[in-house]
Amino acid sequence: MNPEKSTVRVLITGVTGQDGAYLAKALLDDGYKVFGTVRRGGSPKTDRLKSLGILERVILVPLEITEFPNVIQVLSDIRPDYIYNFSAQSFVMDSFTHPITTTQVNYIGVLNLLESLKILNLDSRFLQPSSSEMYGSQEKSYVSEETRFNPFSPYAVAKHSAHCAVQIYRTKYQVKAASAILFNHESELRGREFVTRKITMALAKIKLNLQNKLFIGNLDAKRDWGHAKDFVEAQWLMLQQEKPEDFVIATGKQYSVRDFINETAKNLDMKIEWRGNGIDEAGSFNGKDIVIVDKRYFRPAEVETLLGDATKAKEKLNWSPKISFEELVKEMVEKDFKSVNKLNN
Ligand code: F7E
Repeated sequence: MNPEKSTVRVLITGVTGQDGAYLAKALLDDGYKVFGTVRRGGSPKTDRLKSLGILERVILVPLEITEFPNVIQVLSDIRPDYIYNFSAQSFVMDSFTHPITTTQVNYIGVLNLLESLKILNLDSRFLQPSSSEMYGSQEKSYVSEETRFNPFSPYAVAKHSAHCAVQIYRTKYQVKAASAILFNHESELRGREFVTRKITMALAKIKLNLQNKLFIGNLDAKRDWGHAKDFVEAQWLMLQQEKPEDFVIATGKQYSVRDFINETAKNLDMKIEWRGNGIDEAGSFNGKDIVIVDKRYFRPAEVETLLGDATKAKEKLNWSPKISFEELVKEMVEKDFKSVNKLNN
């Protein structure tokens, strides 16, 4: 262990999520001291930390990010050198049914952190994960740091407000805050409500005859999907910069939900035959319809296509993604097939 690093204090809010767990693992392995917040009350979902073998090594701190007195107290006690704010309501679909909670966590929570940094006059470097959802619909295919935002889900509006707050606190109050405009990033630790994990899990179960069908929403939605480990590395590099700045973090490649299903099927040695159109569409395997388009999974407002231009990150951070789309899908499929098969035996 590097003795210097062991005195560096990193606070990761939402440490039990996908990105929190990967960042905590990388930093602990590198010798940093990692504090991770979990929601107050109830038992925290520590399965990701356990699966990475770091549950005992993270110093868990209860925190309700929507409560200002709690936030300022925690920051004043820990006095972190770095803060990664991974606590969020991250499921876009849920933001339509829970717009107020989404705003409280994804916007007010960020304000609570920024305001605490300002009042306590802390020198901490602060990373806010902004979202590609903030772009909404655009004329251009590629979007970058220069593109105007056009948010149209409660999730995107809250993320956009937080993004603007970071810029205000950085320029007006000298808080060392930066936003990473993150495109979709997945892994074997991804939550099962997100489309990628939903697909890999369902097709693994169908292959093992444990499920008959995958009910899915918009097959034509296109996303720029990267691996969470690469995206966490980019966020670390961002705070190593002399001057805090915002960066787009993306792969620059785009696939549809249908492509993701086909790639998953390929890994499981299944070939999906597509027929029909839009809402009536079905995907068959061995003569049986296993993929069914279902209105329940369509959003009141959908961002049809997202594709990021991460040239700035490449040039200034020397960052580019290492894990390809094909490798990402393979990892997720192998993990889900193995775990479902194990449970079944
Ligand atoms: O949807 C479509 C859905 O829920 C991806 C979060 O990390 O990335 C993520 O947000 C696409 C959308 O992720 C289903 O309509 C079709 O077009 O996996 P998702 P997301 O909404 O893109 C951004 C960057 C974030 O910031 C978020 O925190 O897939 N889709 N059928 C479906 N999506 C789901 N979940 N389920 C379906 O059945």
